[in-house]
Amino acid sequence: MNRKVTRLTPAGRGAVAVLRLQTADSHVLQSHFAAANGMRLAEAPLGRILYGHWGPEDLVVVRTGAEEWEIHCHGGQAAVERICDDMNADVQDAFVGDDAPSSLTACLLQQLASCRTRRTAEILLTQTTVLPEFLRTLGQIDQQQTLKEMIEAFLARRGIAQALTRPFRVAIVGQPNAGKSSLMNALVGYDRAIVYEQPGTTRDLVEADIVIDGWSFQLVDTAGIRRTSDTVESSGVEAAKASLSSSDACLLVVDTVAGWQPANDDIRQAVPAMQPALTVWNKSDLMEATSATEVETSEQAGVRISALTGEGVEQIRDWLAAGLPPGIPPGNVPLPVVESVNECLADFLVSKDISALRLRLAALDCGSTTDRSRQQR
Ligand SMILES: Nc1nc2c(ncn2[C@@H]2O[C@H](COP(=O)(O)OP(=O)(O)O)[C@@H](O)[C@H]2O)c(=O)[nH]1
Ligand SMILES: [Mg+2]
Repeated sequence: MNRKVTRLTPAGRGAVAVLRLQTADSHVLQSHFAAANGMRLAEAPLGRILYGHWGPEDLVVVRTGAEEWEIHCHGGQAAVERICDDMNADVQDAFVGDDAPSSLTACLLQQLASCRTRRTAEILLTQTTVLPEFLRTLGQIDQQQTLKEMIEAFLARRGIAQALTRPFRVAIVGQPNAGKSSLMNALVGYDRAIVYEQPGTTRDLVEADIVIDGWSFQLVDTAGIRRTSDTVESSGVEAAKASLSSSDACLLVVDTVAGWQPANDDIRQAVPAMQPALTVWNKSDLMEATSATEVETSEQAGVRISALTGEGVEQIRDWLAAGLPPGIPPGNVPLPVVESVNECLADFLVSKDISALRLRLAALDCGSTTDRSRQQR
């Protein structure tokens, strides 16, 4: 007799399909699946998410029970059929019809595509088990105050959730010729921005992504901020100001040879109040050793670097890594990474309506997918 596999995500919807297999014999899976970390399925602890390969296909296998497994694979029909054929299994759908809710797990896995680093992808992957479990727990709580506190604590982690799929934006600002584009190139490791001796060369924003300590940062090189009558350049200056307003941090590059100019005070004023800003004294290679002391003791303390030789650039990486990424809570803490979940919980904080919350949580799949498929057993 053929095995039964339950498809938990609606067929033909979503980039990811979630299949549930119940078997006491992990060999059925093991003969086709190779975990990237080499772990044997028979040894996989409950809830362990194993990324690996099924022939040419990348997928994830999760042990969801002593005799129960979930396979998260490409959502197309061909991938699902191939996996089921390999296991000599028939697929049955947990959902039929158009009103089937989309799978929370599938939604989380789709978001994986937006994770730019392995570190952030691993954190998001853990949420495929932690978040549904948290929502199930919420669905069982009767006390309004407890629910309120748990939901508030959950939603307060929005900053962390955002950082998983979106890079931190870092504006590189300063007067023309200070070495902003050179610094961008030094941080990126290749020539992304145009470096030119004549001031005012970078007229549009140039962006480049770098990874520091497992987190993704988007550097934005701007035109020098200065008063100008050149209309093309002044639009670049506007863009630089706009870029500051949408940045998470900024690097204010100063030409050490020219020293701190009054115009730098204008730039400082354009930096939003709460935004972390680092003054970068560039062109240290042109300075005599004695004048370094002057820089370090000046009012505008910062780091001393040479974008040309690379000296001191590491301090900027350290500053970014120390200041922007959020403190990551332990892996079992649920994070507000799915907008529909956040909306549903935020609505409860306003309405305080427990039965409405339960209905919506049920419609949000996770719990309901599991419940409905369990009812079918
Ligand atoms: N000696 C020296 N020259 C630099 C350094 N950084 C930039 N420059 C030069 O300064 C000029 C302006 O640099 P650029 O990066 O285009 O400045 P931007 O206008 O602020 O983007 C170019 O000729 C660069 O080669 C540095 O650290 N040392
Ligand atoms: Mg430039």
